[in-house]
Amino acid sequence: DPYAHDPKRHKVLHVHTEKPFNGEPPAGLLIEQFYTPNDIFYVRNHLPVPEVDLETYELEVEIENIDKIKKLNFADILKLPKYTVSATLMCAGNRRSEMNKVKEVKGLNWGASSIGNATWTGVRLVDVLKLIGVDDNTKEYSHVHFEGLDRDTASNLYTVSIPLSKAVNKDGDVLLAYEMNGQPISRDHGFPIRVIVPGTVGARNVKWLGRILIAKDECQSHWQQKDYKGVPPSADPSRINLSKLASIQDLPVISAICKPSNEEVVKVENGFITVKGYAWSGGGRKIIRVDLTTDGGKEWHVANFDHQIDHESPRHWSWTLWTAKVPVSKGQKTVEVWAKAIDSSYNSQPDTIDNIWNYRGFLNNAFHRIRVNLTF
Ligand code: MTE
Ligand code: MO
Repeated sequence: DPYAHDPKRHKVLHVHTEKPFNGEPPAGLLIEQFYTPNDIFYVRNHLPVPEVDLETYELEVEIENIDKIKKLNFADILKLPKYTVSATLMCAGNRRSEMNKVKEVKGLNWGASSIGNATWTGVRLVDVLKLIGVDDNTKEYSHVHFEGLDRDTASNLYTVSIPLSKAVNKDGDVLLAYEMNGQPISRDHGFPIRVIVPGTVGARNVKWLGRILIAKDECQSHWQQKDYKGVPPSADPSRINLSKLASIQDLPVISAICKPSNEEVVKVENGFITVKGYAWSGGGRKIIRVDLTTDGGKEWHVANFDHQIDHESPRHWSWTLWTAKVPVSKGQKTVEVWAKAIDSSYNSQPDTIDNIWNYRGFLNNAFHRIRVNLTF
């Protein structure tokens, strides 16, 4: 069993698959803290968790077709300037289960909790790339590939890439992180080093980083070419040429109501119920407003922000937690609550899933809708 040496996980995680391990915390618990505790942070693994020995760990940094390989051991990495970034990480499949209800999709049936926020500490990718002479003047190459140390029985590695422009941008804040919320990164989250690409889809945030390659082209791996792509609503899975589609990088604006949960019984106080959730946007865009409605959109109510970091766009990497008191009518037995967020580019969320549905169930950022039962 290649998974025999996987780490133990927290009991509260709702498990989608054991081998590889994929799990998410209950949404109500997720938003109790601005920084998601490491042990309840969602886990998305494609392969067995590798066992890495710090004594022998080496990170290879290379340029395509150039023979020189720069090798850094863990101590070399610790010598570079230490930097901390507060950033939210989200899977492209977050909220896929709602899409699955509209029409069946392919992929893990994530609820609204394949997202988490943490402080990440490590070294800047720009400082590592400087060691091999790559910076924002580099014109011959356009992509940075990241290779994980996790592999399947056929020795397939988890490898993906990001545009070089993001990697060499000092305001891009791409990190090779060795700490998560002030603790050494746990095995499930990429011990000893993982990439953090703030504002970019979870899939590019490679865990157990073993190799960095500067290249002319995008990575040709399955994960970059055949997975993590937004496909059109009516695409035929057997005919679509996935390689021709753009890979998901920056994520769109999203929100979710985390408390109460769908179908929960909620007590009405003076004609109002309280709802709480998160909102976030990719590309460093800040959330500027979260709107809620309890009457199908006739009237919208603006949420209060409980916690938002002071950074300005386009370097606003962390989520915003919010609370709203929304009205319900006397005698109403159930109510549907909808939420939508707006980011600093005035992007908002599509109202229904219908026109963004795709057979992979990616990028579900439609209005989040819950129905709750009321007691007075
Ligand atoms: N990196 C490696 N090496 N292997 C993986 O399977 N999964 C990716 C990414 N990095 C993955 C990886 C995906 S799809 C996501 S959403 C995030 O890691 C999840 O990070 P987490 O498990 O720390 O929450
Ligand atoms: Mo993911």
